[in-house]
Amino acid sequence: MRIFSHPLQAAHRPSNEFHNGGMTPYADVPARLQIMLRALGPVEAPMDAGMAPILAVHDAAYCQALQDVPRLWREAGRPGDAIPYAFPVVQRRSLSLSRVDALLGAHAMDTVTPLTEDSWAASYWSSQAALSATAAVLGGDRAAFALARPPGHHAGRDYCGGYCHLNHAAVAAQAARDAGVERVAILDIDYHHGNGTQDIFWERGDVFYASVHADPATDFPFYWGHADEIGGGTGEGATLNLPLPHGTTLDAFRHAQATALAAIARFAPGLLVVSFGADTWEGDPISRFALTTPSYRMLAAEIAGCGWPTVIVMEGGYAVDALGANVASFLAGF
Ligand code: SP5
Ligand code: ZN
Repeated sequence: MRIFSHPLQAAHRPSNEFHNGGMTPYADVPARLQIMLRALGPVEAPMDAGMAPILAVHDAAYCQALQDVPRLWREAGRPGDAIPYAFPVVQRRSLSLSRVDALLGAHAMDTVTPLTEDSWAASYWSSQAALSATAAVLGGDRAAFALARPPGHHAGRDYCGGYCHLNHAAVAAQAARDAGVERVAILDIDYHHGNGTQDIFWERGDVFYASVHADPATDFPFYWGHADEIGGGTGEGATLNLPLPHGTTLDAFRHAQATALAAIARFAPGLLVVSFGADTWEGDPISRFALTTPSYRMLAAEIAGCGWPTVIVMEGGYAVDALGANVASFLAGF
């Protein structure tokens, strides 16, 4: 299987996230990337497909803000990484915002996603990795892996959050649509609900979004991923949420994944994008599921058994020492 990743993805290195009353060490460390590279062997640098496929799912002013905010933050004399503190939760609208805190808060959903001077390049190249993996699959490969980092599934059209800035899975799905694939499905099996992906395709009947994740009643991102969220407008019925409780083991996860795969089969996609997170592993430091390393091979084999051309995009997974083995196990299932 071809694997795509770019060295600049390691440059993004925030120090802390603001969470539960204090600053804690940032969970999405560059070592995540390095341990996956070591476990997987040689990878290819992605092609540069430019901004057009990113702007097909993201707002142009938002992309500009991601690039401008770290410099504005520094020019304002601020210490540390850029973290927002005020958010327009009602009457959100397009405003010309000059103060960096306003610009950042208007484009963020939380305080755990700091921006640094290197965030843009790391996320840009992660999206390019997803695009190159999509091109490989459209060219006839059975499956390809985008070794993205930072992750993407919490990022929406014009906001960052959950360690994500650009939504690589959404960029890949939209690129497949624009290449002529009529129906694209996204299966999200990161521990967390992919609120950004759901949001981007909420009213779309041509992109099916199914997610198996920790119940948002107990876990981030709290406000999205509840079972009654099914999409809106022409997208009604094209979103499926399968929340699971703390302590979920392989049997219950497999059962939920099978439910998602059956719904995707009824949708009959021409291509599948998998948002894969290894934060469902039993030892993950920020999560509470109980999958084991061999679980991933089994889950992947069941996805592969459906036969759809598949683009796999890396999302979360924060037990750095186990991450290489967990990702290798998943890819072996294909
Ligand atoms: C892609 C992904 O898995 N994002 C997860 C974002 C969840 N963040 C919210 C919880 C923050 C917990 N941070 C603990 C930091 C310990 N140093
Ligand atoms: Zn996650």
